[in-house]
Amino acid sequence: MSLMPFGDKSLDLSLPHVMGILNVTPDSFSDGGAFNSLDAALRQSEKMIQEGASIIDVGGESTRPGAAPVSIQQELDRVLPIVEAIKKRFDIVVSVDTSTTEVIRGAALLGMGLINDVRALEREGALLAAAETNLPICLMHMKGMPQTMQDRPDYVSVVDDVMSYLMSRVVQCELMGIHRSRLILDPGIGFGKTLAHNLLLLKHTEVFKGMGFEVLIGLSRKTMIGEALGLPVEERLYGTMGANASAYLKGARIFRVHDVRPHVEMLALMSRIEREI
Ligand code: 8Y7
Repeated sequence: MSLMPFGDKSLDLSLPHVMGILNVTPDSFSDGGAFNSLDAALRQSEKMIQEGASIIDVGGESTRPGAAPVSIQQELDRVLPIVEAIKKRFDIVVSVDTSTTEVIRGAALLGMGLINDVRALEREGALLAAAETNLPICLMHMKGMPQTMQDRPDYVSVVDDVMSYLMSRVVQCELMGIHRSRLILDPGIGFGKTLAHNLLLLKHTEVFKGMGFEVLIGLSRKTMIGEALGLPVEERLYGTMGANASAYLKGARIFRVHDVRPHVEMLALMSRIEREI
């Protein structure tokens, strides 16, 4: 057992967990923004919970390459009612994909269990707001900004560069009084990375785990899968599952995905086989 508290619930991170993606932006690239109303968001959450998701990741700011920024008020209006409604109806960990201080504070009051920040708490005031919630935080690596991050990303050594960045953010968290045991690391697949960078990070996922942190991987239907296989977004499930299976074997324990049931079943077998004595 390796219990980690996520607000009012704990998850055993010796086992794999699926984080189901719930996009609440009008322009979410792979679901066409279909879950934009509260009712649709609740139905999608219920489906993902029935399929075995341990976490629902609510995101109100599209971070896809080239996406337009949203205002704080827009993000609050999109995210908070959904966090509140999910926590009222279901016994599930809700994570919020946000970099915004006001959203961190507001969602924490409504029962958020995990802060998922693709900017690793770099925005003004975010470290302090996160520290005050006492919640776990997923620190993700991104090179550049969403608008421009895919213009010729370049590294000396991608694995070392991502690791040093994440360790510098761990130190900043610790200086704010956030204990390391509250931190989850994510190399940020697709965030300012070429296919080769993404493949190297996946090959070396164990180095992040080796630093003593739990690892979260988000690669569901991403461009890297499309580039590796030459497939459009709606045909990327099998490739996504292969890459996630590989990450599981290298120590990742939380998988951020659109397709919950296939991953729950795949990971159940991967984990059974690893634990068989
Ligand atoms: C990730 C993520 C996205 C990821 C974490 C997409 C919000 C882009 N990707 N959060 N968010 N890790 N932690 O294609 O890889 O889903 S948005």
